[in-house]
Amino acid sequence: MALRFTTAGESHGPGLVAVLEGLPAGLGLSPDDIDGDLARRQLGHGRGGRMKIEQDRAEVTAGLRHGRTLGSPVALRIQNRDYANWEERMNPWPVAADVEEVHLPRPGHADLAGVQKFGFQDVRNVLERASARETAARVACGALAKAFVRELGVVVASHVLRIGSVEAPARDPLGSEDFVGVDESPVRCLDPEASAAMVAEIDAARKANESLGGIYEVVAFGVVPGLGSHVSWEERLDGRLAQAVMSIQAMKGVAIGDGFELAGRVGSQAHDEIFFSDDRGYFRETNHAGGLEGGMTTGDPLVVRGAMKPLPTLTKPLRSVDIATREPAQALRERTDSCTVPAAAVVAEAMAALVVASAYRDKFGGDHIGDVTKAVGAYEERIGWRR
Ligand code: EPS
Repeated sequence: MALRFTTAGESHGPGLVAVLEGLPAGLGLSPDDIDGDLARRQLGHGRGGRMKIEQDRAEVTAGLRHGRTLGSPVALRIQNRDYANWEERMNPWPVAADVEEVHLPRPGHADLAGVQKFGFQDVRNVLERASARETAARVACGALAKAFVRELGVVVASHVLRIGSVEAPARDPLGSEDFVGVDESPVRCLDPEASAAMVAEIDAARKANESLGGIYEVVAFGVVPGLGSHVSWEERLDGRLAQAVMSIQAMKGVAIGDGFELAGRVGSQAHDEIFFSDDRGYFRETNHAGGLEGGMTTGDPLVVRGAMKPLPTLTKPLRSVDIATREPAQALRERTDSCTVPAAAVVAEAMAALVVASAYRDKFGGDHIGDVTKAVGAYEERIGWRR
C-alpha cells in the first residue's frame, strides 16, 4: 500500500488536522519525533509575530498505541493558538458580530484566482487555506515518514543555499554528518559567513518593507537503488519528488541534482561514471544526477533543490483592485514574515521523506515494520548494495 496523507485546516481557524495512511504496524515513535520537527519549522530569521504566538505540538488521536503504530491511519491535530484572537472572524458557525470582508487580493497569492474559482466575495475564504500555516500538518506527517525510513537506514536533511542575493559558497559533496549543527544557524545555512550575510540581507529587506525568497536543498542519505521506476511516467521518482516539493506554498522552481546547470554542460561533464570494487560494489565518484537516473534511485544521496519566491504579503503593498468596487486599490496589508526559506527547507524535508517512504511501501510492502526491514535487507543483499 502506498503512503497517503491529507491535511485540513485554515490558518486562523481552530486548528490543523492530518491523516497519514499506509505506515506498517509496529513502528516505534515518540512525541519528540513529531514535535521536534514542528519546532524546527517554526525557526528561522525573518519570521513574523505569529511564530511568537504558536508553539506547535501534535496531538495524536488515532493509529498509535503505547508508542507503536497499529497499521491503521494515524490521525493528528495541531492547535492554532492564534484562533483565540480570531474566534469571531474564523468561527466555523454563524456569529452575532458583523465580520468585515476582505476585498483586496494580494498579487502573488491565491487570493484573486481563488475568489473567481469558488465564487466568493470575501478573499479571506481563500487566503486562510492558501496560507503556509498548512505546512505544519505536512511536517507532522513527514516526521512519521522520516521515522519509518530511519528504520531502513535513511536520513533526510536540508540546508539553505541562497537568500535574496546572498549565496552560500559551493561545497564538496555533503555527508549526513555535515548537517548536525545546521539548525543552529539562524537561516539554516552551513556556511557561517554566508549565514551572517543572509541575516543582514533579511534585516535590510524588512526595514525596506520587502520580503525575500531563496533556494534550499534537501538530501536523503541511504536510499536503496531502484526506488521509483522507468516504466511509467507516474512512477518516476524524480517526477513525484518534483510535484511534492513544488506543491509547497511559494515554490517556483525545483531541480534534481545539478538541475538547470546540467543544461549548459557537455555530456562528458554531466554524468556520473560507474565503477565497481569488491569492497564497495557499484559506485560513482560524482553525483550530478542527484541520486536519480531514469526515474529510479541510484543509491547515491537524493538531492532536490527548491526555489522559493519572495512572500507576497507585503507591509508596503503592491497595486491591486478592490473586488467589490473594481476600483484600483492597494493589496491587503497583514502581519507577515519577511523570509521563510529556512522553514520551507524543513517542509521540503517532510515532503521528500513522504515521497521516499511511499516508494519504499510500493516496492517492499509488508504489514509489520519487521517484514519491511527483512524485505529491504534481502533486496540489498541480492543487488550487493553497500551504504
Ligand atoms: C502566512 C502568514 C503569516 C505566517 C503564516 C503564513 O501568518 P499570519 O497571517 O497569522 O501572521 O505566520 O505561517 C504560519 C502561521 C506558520 O505556522 O508557518 C501566509 O500568508 O502564508
